[in-house]
Amino acid sequence: MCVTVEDGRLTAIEPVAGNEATPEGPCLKGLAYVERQHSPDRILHPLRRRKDDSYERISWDSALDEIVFRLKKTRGEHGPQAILHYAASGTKGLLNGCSLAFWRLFGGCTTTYGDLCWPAGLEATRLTLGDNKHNAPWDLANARLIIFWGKNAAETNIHQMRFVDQALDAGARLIVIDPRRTQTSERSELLIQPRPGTDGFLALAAARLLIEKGNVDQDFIDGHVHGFDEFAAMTTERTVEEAARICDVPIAAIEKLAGLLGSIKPATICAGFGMQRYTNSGQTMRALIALAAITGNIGVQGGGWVYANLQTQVFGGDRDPIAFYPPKKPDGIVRVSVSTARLGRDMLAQTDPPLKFAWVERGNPLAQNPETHQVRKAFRALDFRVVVEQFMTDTAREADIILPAKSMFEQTDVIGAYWHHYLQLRPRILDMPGEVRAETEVFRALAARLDIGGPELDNAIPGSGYLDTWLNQQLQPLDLTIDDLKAGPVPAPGSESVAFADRVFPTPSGRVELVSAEASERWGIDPVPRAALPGETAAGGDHDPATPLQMMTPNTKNRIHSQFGNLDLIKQFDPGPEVTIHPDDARARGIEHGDQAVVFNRRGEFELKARIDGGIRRGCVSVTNGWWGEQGGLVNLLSEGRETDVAHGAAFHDNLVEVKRA
Ligand SMILES: Nc1nc2c(c(=O)[nH]1)N[C@H]1C(S)=C(S)[C@@H](COP(=O)(O)OP(=O)(O)OC[C@H]3O[C@@H](n4cnc5c(=O)[nH]c(N)nc54)[C@H](O)[C@@H]3O)O[C@H]1N2
Ligand SMILES: Nc1nc2c(c(=O)[nH]1)N[C@H]1C(S)=C(S)[C@@H](COP(=O)(O)OP(=O)(O)OC[C@H]3O[C@@H](n4cnc5c(=O)[nH]c(N)nc54)[C@H](O)[C@@H]3O)O[C@H]1N2
Ligand SMILES: [Mo]
Repeated sequence: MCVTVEDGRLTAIEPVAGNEATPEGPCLKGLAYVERQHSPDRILHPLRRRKDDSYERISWDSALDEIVFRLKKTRGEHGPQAILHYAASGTKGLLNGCSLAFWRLFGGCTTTYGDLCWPAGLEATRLTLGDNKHNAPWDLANARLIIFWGKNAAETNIHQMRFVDQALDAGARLIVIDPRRTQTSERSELLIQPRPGTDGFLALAAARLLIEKGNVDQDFIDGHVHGFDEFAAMTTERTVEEAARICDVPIAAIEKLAGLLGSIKPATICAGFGMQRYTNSGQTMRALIALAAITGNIGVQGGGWVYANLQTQVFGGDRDPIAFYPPKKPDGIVRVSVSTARLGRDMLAQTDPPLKFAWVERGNPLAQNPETHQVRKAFRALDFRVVVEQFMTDTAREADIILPAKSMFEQTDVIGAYWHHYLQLRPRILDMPGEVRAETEVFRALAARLDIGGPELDNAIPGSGYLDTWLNQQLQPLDLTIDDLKAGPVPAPGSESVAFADRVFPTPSGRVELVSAEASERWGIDPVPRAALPGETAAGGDHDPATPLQMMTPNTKNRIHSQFGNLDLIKQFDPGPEVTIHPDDARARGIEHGDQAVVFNRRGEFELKARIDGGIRRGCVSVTNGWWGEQGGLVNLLSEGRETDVAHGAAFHDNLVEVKRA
C-alpha cells in the first residue's frame, strides 16, 4: 500500500506501482482503512463493564491494577492454567509472539490448539508433498488449465484474478468446482456443483478415468510418487456412475474434468478452503492433491497445487503445522490446551484446573468460532475476561475490561504472507490515538507490576525504544536487516518461484505420498485418501428430516470475517445479512425474495432476509460469515464445535438447517 498521511491522519491509500502480486492496489477493504483507522467507533481508552452491562472509561492504572489483582488471585487459587489465552487472525507479524512470551514468564496458561482456518488442507498437503509451498502468484498466468476448487478467488483472493485473466486471454481453460455459482465461476467453461463435502468422491472418480485412459504422467509417477498402485486400485472401488450419484453431478461433468486434466498441461489446481471445512476434509484434500501429482503437474511452471504458500514462515523453526497439535510439555511448564474448534465445549469441560479468566486478543470468538451458544456460555462461566480490541465486537461485549488495541499503522513489525513469498516491513506511520497502547506495552506494564521478566524482558517483549534492535535480531539469522526491508519487499530466503522444481519432497519416502503411513499413525485415517461422507450431511440418509438443507457460510468480498462490516463505506455495498436459497427450495417453503426468514436447527436460530438465487445448488443455503450479533447474522449460532479429520480444523459446513418464513 502507498499511504498518504496529512496532519497525523490517513487520507489516501493507493497502489504501489511495480508490486508484482498486487499491482492494481487495494480492494475496497484496503481502501476502507482510511475510515477504519479514524472511525468514531474505535475504542480509544480502557473500559470497564458496569453492573448494567454498559461500559465506563477507566485509567490505564486502574485497568492494569485490577487485571494484575485478578491474575494473581487466579494463579494463587487455581494455578496459571486457570487462565485462557486466546488469539486468532486479527493481525499478523513477528510481535504477535510476544503474547505467549508473557504467559511463559507468568508461569504458563491454557492455550488453544488447532485453527479455524486451514489446518486440514495444510496437513493434507504436508503429508502428501512434504511442505506447504506453491508457485509465485504471477506464475498462474502461465497455466493452460486452471481449476478453482472450493475457492472463490474473485472475492477472497481478488488479486489472483488478474493472473487468471492473463492466462485466459492467452487461451487457457478454466474450471470451477463449487456448490455455488460465484463471481469466480463467471468466466469458467465448466462449473461443477457437487453436493457439499463430497469432493473426495469427485476427485477419485476423475483419477480413475485418468488412470484407465492412461492419461497420467508415468515418468513423474515412476520417479516421484509413492503408493501409486495402491491408490490406483482404490479408485476402482467405486464406479464413476456411483460417484456421480453421490456428488449429484452429471457423469459428463466428471468426464470433462478428467478429459481436460488429462490432455492440457500445465494445469494448476487452486484449492480453497470450502471443502476443507468438513469432518472428512483431510482425506478430501489428499484426493485432490493426488490429481495434480498423477498428471505430473507438480514442480513445473504454470502447474501445481496452489493452496497455501508458507515460504515466508522462516522465523523460529519449521513451518510444519506442528503448531496445530496439542502443545507438548517442554520447559518444565505444564501446558493445558483446548481445541479452537470446540472452544466453548472444551472451556466448559476443563477441570484441571477449571478456567476462571480469559485473555482475548486479535480475535472475535463469539462470532467466528463454531457454536456461539457454547462459546458465550463458557465466557460467561468465567470469573473475569479481558478483551484487547479496536471495536465493540460481540466478544468485546463479553469483557469485564476492554483494552484499546493498536492498528497496523501504529506499530512497526515484520510481516510475511500466505500467497506470495515476500517478507515486508510494516512501518509505523501514525501515532496511537487516544490512550491506545500496543499489546507489547501492555504486557510490559503487566510484567513490571507482576515483577516478572527482569533484565530478560526486552528480549521477550521489546519496549518501543528497543523494537528496531529486536526486529533486527529476528532478521539476523536470515542475513537481513530492517534497512533491507525498508528498500522494499524481499523474497524470503530460500523461497522458490516454482515450488518443488528440484523434485525434493520432504516426506518419509522422499516422494509424493499417495499412501501415507504417517497419516494413519497420526490421525487414525486410511493411509490412502479413500472418500467418505462428512458427519452431518443430507447425503447420508440418516440425517434429521427436520433440517434437510446444508448451510455453507463462505467468506465475502467486502469484509475480512467480522471486520469492516461496521464501516459506512462497506455498509453501502453490504447493508445486512441474507440467506441465499434456490428458487425451488424457497417455493417449497413459501418464501419470496426479500422476505424475512428464520434459519434454524437444534443448535440455534437467527432471522435475516431471504435472497433467492438459482446459482446455488438445490438443498443448500448460504450466509456469509462475519456479521455481528447486532446486525442479525451470527452464523455460528448454528454450527457445531466439531473438528476436521486431521489437524484439528473446524468443520463449519457440517451443518444441516431448515429455513422458514419469519
Ligand atoms: N474478501 C475476503 N477475502 C478473504 C477473507 C475474507 O474474509 N474476505 N478471508 C481470508 C481467509 S482467512 C481465508 S481462510 C480465505 C478463504 O478463501 P476461500 O477458500 O475462497 O473462501 P471460502 O468462502 O471459505 O470458500 C470458498 C468456496 O468454497 C465453496 N464450498 C463450500 N463447501 C464446499 C464443498 O463442499 N465443495 C466445494 N468444492 N466447494 C465448497 C463455497 O461456496 C465458497 O464459494 O480467504 C481469505 N481472503
Ligand atoms: N461459520 C464460519 N465461521 C468461520 C469461517 C467460515 O468460513 N464459516 N471462517 C473461519 C476462518 S477461515 C477464519 S481465518 C476465522 C477468523 O476468525 P477471527 O480471527 O476471530 O476473526 P476476525 O473477524 O478477523 O477478528 C479479528 C479481530 O481482531 C481485531 N484486531 C485487528 N487488529 C488487531 C490488533 O492489532 N490487535 C488486537 N488486539 N486486535 C486486532 C479486529 O478488530 C477483529 O475484531 O473465522 C472462522 N470462522
Ligand atoms: Mo481463514
